[in-house]
Amino acid sequence: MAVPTPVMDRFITEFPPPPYFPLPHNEVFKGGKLDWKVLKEHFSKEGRITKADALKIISTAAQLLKSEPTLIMLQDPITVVGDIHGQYYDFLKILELGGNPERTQYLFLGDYVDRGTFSIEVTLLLYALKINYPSLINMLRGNHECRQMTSLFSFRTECIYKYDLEVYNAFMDSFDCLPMACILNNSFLAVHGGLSPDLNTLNDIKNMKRFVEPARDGLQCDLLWSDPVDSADGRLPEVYRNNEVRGCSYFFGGEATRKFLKDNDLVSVIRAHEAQKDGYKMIYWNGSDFPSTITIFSAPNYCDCYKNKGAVIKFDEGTLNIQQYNFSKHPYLLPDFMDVFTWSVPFVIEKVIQMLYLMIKKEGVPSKISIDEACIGRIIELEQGVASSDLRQEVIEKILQTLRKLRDSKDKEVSEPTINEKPIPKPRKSLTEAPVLTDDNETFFTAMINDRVNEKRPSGL
Ligand SMILES: [Mn+2]
Repeated sequence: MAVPTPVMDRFITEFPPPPYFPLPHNEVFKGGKLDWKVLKEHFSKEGRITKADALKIISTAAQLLKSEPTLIMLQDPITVVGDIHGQYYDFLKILELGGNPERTQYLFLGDYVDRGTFSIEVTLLLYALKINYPSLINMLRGNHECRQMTSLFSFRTECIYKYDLEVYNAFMDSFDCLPMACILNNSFLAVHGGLSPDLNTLNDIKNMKRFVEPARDGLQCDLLWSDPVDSADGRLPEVYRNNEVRGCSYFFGGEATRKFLKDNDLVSVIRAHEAQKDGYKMIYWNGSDFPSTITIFSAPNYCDCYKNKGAVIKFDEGTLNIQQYNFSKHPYLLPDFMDVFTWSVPFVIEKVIQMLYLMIKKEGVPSKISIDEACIGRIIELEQGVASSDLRQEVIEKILQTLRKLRDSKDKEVSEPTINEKPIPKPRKSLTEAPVLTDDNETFFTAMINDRVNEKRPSGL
């Protein structure tokens, strides 16, 4: 009997399956022109495009970015967006709230990838917008747009899972082309991380070498990694203090900020890089009623755990408006982009062993589960064929017990949206049904403290 294709036997029929085939080339490039709206819809259904089309989009965007200066100059009206971190469904919300990208100027402050599971979709759609509206869409580099971070977090794995290593390498080459900073309205320095002891005048940015994998120190590293010191008055014993939270770069305080702004005739630093409960933070260190540093963070419910709001800044005629929003639901993916067959292996093995066990289990022989911890050695007896049938039963019980533990731990991994405290950063879990967002200080700060190790730059590379 022929099996219908596709088989219409989904258990959850109200949720449509992702598109089976990549979007055909002539739909991605309708009449030779890249159709970002079709791409946007297709990606929101978890669809893919062909590798050739992905490479074409990446290289076209890379060429455009490469031709831009390291320090770009912009005037409002403009929408400024902070970290997105692969949260595609929140990115769609940003495009709704921030203004129609066909006629709204945007400045993205970096960290498009890692942590979230839809980094490819975020970056490809951003690149598609950049290709369509090169003078409206402006993108800066974040500390995650590099080989080191994407290898240790999730983007490299995501590229290999959804496309391949060639696509990943093309993305990395394109990230090397991203401009580093922007001067907005001749008054604001916009950058991903913040200030640097190596940053005295704007010429330092204009003249820096940017087409490289960022080093562990120096101006490029600091623009991507530094943070304002976390104190109300911005006072620091030194002008710059080593940033032990990040494992590289510096904290800058009021003195460094005031000096830099005065020397360069600027008003404020606008930056992203740090999760904020409300999506933004204003820092007033200059004695005026206008903040000297503004942090903007645009990934709501960061890592599906923080329960923070997202925010974007809308600048118009010199006035600054903050637009906040809550997270959007997203499709569920297994940890580390694991496929469902790999995922189910422990469960399948457990069932097979259980069947074997029932076949050999003798009536009247009591179960010895959890009595003998040292039964591994006895497996040798089993292998040598000298074991008694009681021992056989005992060993299989032991194996079953271990498998159950393994399966329980795997179940736990997806059922609890918490952040693991692991020494090595790993992609985090995601949940379709994230809890309803409440004004929850404790959750935000607990998540932030548990996640601190992941906001630190990994050593050694
Ligand atoms: Mn960052």
